[in-house]
Amino acid sequence: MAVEMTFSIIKPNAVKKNAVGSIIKIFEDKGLKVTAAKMVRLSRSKCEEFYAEHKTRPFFGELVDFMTSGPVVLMCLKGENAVSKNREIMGATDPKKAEKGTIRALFGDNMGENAVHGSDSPVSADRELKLFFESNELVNP
Ligand code: 3AN
Repeated sequence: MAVEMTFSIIKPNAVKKNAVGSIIKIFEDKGLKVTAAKMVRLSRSKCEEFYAEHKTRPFFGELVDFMTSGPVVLMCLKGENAVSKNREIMGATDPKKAEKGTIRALFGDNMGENAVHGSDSPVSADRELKLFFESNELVNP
């Protein structure tokens, strides 16, 4: 097993419902370590760049509206197989289909407002971390 870094966003609906601490606790309890974090309000242009692969999807405008509607928490999570482990901890994209106890089952409201984002591969994790963090912000304890 390899130690990896992955990119995580706590989305505006989860920040609004005061679930930042609860979500981070779930990651930590399951063995992922927060090695960088910041709360920001995303600009539309940065958000569109981040979600570029979904540009042609019908929900793209709605997704960008939501993701820029309030503060989000951007994080780097580190651990054994962090990319796939994070996806497991988050649960399915649709909170209604997410396994019991997963973050999306606990805090997601619908397909768009599903509480958290997590990179889908190590290549995406690398791109996403570089998009949001300066190299000196990615500490490596
Ligand atoms: P995941 O985040 O689980 O990898 P993707 O890559 O299929 O899911 O979708 C990217 C983001 O687009 C999701 N996090 C979700 O918020 C949003 N999304 C996906 N499908 C829909 C949909 N049918 N309606 C609204 N938003 C959607």
